[in-house]
Amino acid sequence: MINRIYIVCAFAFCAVTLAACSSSPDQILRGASLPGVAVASVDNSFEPQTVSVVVGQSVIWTNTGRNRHDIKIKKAQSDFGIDQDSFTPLTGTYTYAFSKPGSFVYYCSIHGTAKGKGMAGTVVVSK
Ligand SMILES: [Cu+2]
Repeated sequence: MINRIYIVCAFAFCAVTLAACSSSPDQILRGASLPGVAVASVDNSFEPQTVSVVVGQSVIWTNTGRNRHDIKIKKAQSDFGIDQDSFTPLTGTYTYAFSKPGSFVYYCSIHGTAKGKGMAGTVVVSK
């Protein structure tokens, strides 16, 4: 009986060890356990304009203004994934977890431009 328990425990230990070894460093999102960083969409800018997170960490945008806003990303960075059309005034929130490092410019298509002018912001994501 004790031998059987020992074998089961040894098997479980090997399975856990193999699972841990099969994850590449890129798959480990160390920021996933960190709290999200808040950005307010006021009328008509993002505050703060630049925020910094680590890979896996989220940015949480809240529309605190009275105008409708959206969150778009430059086409060259389209794999970034943000494309938020509906961003309800006063209450709307949008959360996005960043999965790779880089510097990402986003903008509101109503009050800003894809070149980062007007209502625009930057998220700096470090490893
Ligand atoms: Cu806007």
